Amino acid sequence: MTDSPRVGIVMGSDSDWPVMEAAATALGEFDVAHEADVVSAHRMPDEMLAYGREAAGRGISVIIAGAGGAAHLPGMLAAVTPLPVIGVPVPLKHLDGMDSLLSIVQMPAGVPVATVAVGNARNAGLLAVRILAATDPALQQRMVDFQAELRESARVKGAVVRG
Ligand code: RP5
Repeated sequence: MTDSPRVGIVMGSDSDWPVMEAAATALGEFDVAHEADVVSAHRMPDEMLAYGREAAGRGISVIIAGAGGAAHLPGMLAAVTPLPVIGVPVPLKHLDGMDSLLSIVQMPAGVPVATVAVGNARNAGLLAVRILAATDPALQQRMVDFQAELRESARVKGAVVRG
């Protein structure tokens, strides 16, 4: 994509990418320019803080942050950026992602992270589109069209069930 990114996708490890890629796919479906990078809260704390502090100034409007286990990345980014942060709990081998979910969703009042379901990076991408669409009528119309397609697809599946 040649446009400057409006959404920043970050994750704690490259091992999160197979889950996080769905956010990039959703943004691509709406032609929303985005970037993706590894910015580990625990292994790269200085880079993580710099990313959060500089994102708004670089033209990023929404940050999608995914991490697994002791998943502090979304919350720490939310602490240092004024941008909306969407957290994606990445499921690891143990605990089925419950650890990631609770680490991300249980933020103290004043520091919000909009948390999607465990592993549901696609919804994070779609939520970022909706946030941008609130001030972008053309993008909002594309979301309305997308919702109509969802409805139609559910109707078709319903017809198969009904026979
Ligand atoms: C977290 O530790 C990352 O977000 C990842 O989900 C998890 C495991 O990382 P690796 O050991 O695979 O690099 O910080």
